[in-house]
Amino acid sequence: MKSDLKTRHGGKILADALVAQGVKMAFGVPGESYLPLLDGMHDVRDQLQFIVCRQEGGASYMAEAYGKLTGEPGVLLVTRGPGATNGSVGMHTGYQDSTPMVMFIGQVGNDMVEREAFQEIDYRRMYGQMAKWVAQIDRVERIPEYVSHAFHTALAGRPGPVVLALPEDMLFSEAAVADVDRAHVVRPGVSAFQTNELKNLLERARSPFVIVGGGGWTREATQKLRNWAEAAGLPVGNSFRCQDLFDNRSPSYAGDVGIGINPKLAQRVKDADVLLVIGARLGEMTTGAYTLLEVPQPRQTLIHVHAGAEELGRVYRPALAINSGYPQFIDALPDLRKNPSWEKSTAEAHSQYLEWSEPRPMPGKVQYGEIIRWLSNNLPEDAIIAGGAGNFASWLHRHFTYKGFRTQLGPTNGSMGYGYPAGVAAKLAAPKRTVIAICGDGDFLMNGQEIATAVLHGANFVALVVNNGLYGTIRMHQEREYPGRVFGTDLRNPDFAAYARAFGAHGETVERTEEFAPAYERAAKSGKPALIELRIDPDAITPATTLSAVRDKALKSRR
Ligand SMILES: Cc1ncc(C[n+]2csc(CCOP(=O)(O)OP(=O)(O)O)c2C)c(N)n1
Ligand SMILES: [Mg+2]
Repeated sequence: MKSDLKTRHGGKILADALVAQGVKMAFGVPGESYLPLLDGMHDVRDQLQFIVCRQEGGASYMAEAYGKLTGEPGVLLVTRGPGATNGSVGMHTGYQDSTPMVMFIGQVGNDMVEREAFQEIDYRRMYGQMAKWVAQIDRVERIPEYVSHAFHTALAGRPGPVVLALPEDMLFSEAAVADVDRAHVVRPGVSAFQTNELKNLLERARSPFVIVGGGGWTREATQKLRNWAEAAGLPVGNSFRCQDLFDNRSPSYAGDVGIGINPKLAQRVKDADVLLVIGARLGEMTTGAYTLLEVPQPRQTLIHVHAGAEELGRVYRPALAINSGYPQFIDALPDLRKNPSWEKSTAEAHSQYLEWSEPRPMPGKVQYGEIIRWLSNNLPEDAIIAGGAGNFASWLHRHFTYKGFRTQLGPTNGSMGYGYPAGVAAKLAAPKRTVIAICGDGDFLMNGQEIATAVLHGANFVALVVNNGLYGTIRMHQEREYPGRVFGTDLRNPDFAAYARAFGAHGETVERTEEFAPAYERAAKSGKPALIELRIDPDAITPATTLSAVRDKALKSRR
């Protein structure tokens, strides 16, 4: 804490408060509504980098990805109404992904609030359902208190986004106040009674299954969990888009319990007598749309461990509910004797996972599954893969082997446009690590403008754009539900490599599988942000089926 109490304007107090919280990087788009904050940041620019983006949607995804990757709150700075509305997508993503984030929004001055002044929105109402806490700092001397509260809230229990609005007159006014030290990460622990209960339930289990997911893990906790599961012979699955929590190479790994789940794995989860779920919320994607477990009383004996007390019993009534942080829970795990019958079934689950991850031939000259396998086999173990939403991501989910903590950045809310900005944030947050973004043609152009941000800030990573000329996911659902009645799902795309080059990035186009590896090498060595377009046959709609097969099946079932 600083001992001298100099008079500072609100923007400077806030910038200093961010530095005091250990914030090293903030993402955003400037606005005239928060000029004093920009002025305050000018003074601390060596400690706190401002990543200036081209659209708040991209900036908010970057802040989310930063929070997801580092476990520290991703900080987002946006202007009033238009900035606040553009920036909402990353907040919704962060909420569903339990990612710590703090968003600062310029606000109409208190001298004109509630008149529907220029760009005025009441953020408490707007962000009420997308944030853990929304507040407005009305008094300049209370900035350190509000910032401390915001960072504690973003990090505590189930992490998530927080919004602070900054009335313009408050930012311009001055006060002599002290900074506050960094927020604590407040998470509950587990009792001896609970670990005993857990041991009793697990030791009696004939076909147990463990699912891990959610935000708030540490690398050490994931490693300890792996040792524990392997020692006991327990099978473990990762929840939707949390595939990097349990090392996929472990003999205990059974696959991802997400969208497009291996049917054998789905059956295994259904047939489990005891389910130990650590950190996953058990949302729609992880439960096969609430079919793997019955609502509200699952047939499996459910042991649900979650850092947010309100998640326990929200959908499923657990047999044992443990409100605990995950590192705290993992440290308290009871020793279990190796169970040979579990081990046998776990070995079977792992071999089913391996079989499932092998790519199958697909129509067209670009075998996208083979390309994902190539990346999986050739990238460094700690490479970060940022993915967006769309069918193109299913090859990634299925064929990439995640080898370590925080090697996957994906939106569990299925929000398009995430992969590219997440790649930018990942490269800036971890410049020594290899970063790849995997985008769809629809998905990429939702935030393709952020190539300018990558070029400006030197985020030299490689993005793939999987181009099938379609909003393919929606086309697939259309052909299944209303076969032949295609509507609103064709895309007319730019030349993506030329688009990248126009920004000063490196661009490549791949039309045959064998062109990929050399194109990747050139892209990775280009010393620039790089984009590789993969031209995919539009009939190759998922790793397992074709669009024409989906249509034919739907037509047949209607006859
Ligand atoms: C922001 C947002 N808008 C719309 C959707 C609905 N949606 C889901 S997937 C999809 C199409 C994705 O197209 P593309 O990125 O080209 O991937 P493909 O399915 O073709 O592989 C759409 C429109 C969404 N999930 N997110
Ligand atoms: Mg597409």
